[in-house]
Amino acid sequence: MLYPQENLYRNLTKLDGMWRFFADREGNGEAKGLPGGLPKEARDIAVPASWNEQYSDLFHFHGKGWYERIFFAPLDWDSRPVWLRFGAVSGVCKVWVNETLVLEHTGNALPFEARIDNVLHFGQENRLIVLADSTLDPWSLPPASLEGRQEGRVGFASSYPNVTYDFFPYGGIQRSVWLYTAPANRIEDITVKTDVQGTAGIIRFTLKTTAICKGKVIASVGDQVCEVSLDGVEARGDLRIPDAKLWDIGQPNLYAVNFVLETDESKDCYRLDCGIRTVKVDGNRFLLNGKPVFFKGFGKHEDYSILGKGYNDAIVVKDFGLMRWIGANSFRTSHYPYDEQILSMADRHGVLVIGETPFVGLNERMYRPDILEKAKGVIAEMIARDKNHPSIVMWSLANEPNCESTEAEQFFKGMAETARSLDDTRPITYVAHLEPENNVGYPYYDVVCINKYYGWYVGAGLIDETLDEFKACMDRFYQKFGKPMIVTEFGADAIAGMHCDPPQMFSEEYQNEMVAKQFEAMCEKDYCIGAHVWAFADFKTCQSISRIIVNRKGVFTREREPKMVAHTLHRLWNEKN
Ligand code: ADA
Repeated sequence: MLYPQENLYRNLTKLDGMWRFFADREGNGEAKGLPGGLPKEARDIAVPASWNEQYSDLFHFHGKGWYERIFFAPLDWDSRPVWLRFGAVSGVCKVWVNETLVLEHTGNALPFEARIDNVLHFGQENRLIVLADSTLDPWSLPPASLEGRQEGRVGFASSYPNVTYDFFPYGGIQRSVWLYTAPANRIEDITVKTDVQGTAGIIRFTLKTTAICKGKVIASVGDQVCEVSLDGVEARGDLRIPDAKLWDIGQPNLYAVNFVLETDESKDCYRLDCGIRTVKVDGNRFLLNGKPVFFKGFGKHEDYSILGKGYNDAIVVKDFGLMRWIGANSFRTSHYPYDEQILSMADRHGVLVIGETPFVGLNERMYRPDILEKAKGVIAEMIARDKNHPSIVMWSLANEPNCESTEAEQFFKGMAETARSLDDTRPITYVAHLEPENNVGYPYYDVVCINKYYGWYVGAGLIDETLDEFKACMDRFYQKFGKPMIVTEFGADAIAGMHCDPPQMFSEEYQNEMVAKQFEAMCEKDYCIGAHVWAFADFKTCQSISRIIVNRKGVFTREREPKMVAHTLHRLWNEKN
């Protein structure tokens, strides 16, 4: 799915800003006519943002949130196809324009759109109503809650709300909303794969149109032009870039390829920023442009005070600046696909990304054929959206699943097959937290990723005494699977400003010592190709006795202030290439 763009043949307007909001606590808003307009008690709400931290009475509202936005449809857009697009809305979403249902979508982190020109009043105001149903559902992906209260769940004390993952279930229109025009027969999709031949870069493209048509497609960048005839819905071609500057870590060489579609009836165009690079797993090495990579970075979250999961440019600018300062070269989109603009930022900064699905907390009860089909659909949506980003170098299909049964093996085999069928250019992984024998999925994946908390959840208070256990655990995974390994999570909670001598849990000294020593331990293993500290910044979680308002494992605070460990990593990561 292409990101909205303004150009010769496309107009664009963003509907972000102040909307109206109504918390439907009785859950009967649709029957009460809310698709025709919100009640008088509706109140201001900012979009994009989660609703939970905008009003204190909405903090623990995990239900049906209704939004309203009045917008003007330009008269000169009349007779042109008009699209309405949401970057992401939490839960089960339904969208009405002038009381006509135009869109439905389920999922928290991927875009969806529909043509709405048939229900628009051009040259007038129009009413947009959005229902974001964020009711906690034990069968959603991720499974938002287990039936009833679960006191003392394995691994975590009970939490409120009771979810199967360690971040707050925010609700709302959390990414931008766009109105845009495009030709009826538009450039529907572009897939770009890149290669290197000698000193030349190859940009191999497949362009799809909305309708069957005759015409031509012209792809160009600089004085390189590739023109292919079109008879159907698909055109393929290669652009050859002599003396190409490859996209690489810290070298974000991008080529703005302009695609023009010309048919007898209409024209369209789209500009796509392409990074020429190759990615390959070769034995124990992860090769980018033929050179081995060691991933230094973080697991992150889309999370900030008041915004909740709402997208904000300033936070993205701040985070990338801090990642550059500390010497990070990568991050994982834990535990869901992030906003497209974050991936574009990674493209522009030469930062590697492990793109992760929203499948966190999968457990044996989920390994059913119907849930697998749902998961395949989400993988397809994620790859369709993100496949052209050079920064994405690997797909992670799950975080910390229980993966022991034959049903689990079939589920993870099915997901792997889906990902490979949709993208044969990137390695795949999933992130494990249990032991090798509890991970029957790995034979179908390319890289082993493990989350291990020795000195925290295992051997609390014992950093030195658990180092050998940590090394032995890494060895067990390598001995069983023989695949390169990234430690995708390790770390400790540290309350900023809390100091102890000798270092004790929850102090900055303890986090600092643990991260430094475990990083050094990873560097001893030639099959270890990466260290991602959990987490980049403190982030909001559910309430539980193990979380002090937020998860405190951040290297930075939630407001992005550095803890002691940030300075240590700055030293270690700027020394290690
Ligand atoms: C798990 C999980 C993270 C976070 C972490 C922690 O590894 O993947 O989301 O919950 O533990 O802080 O305990």
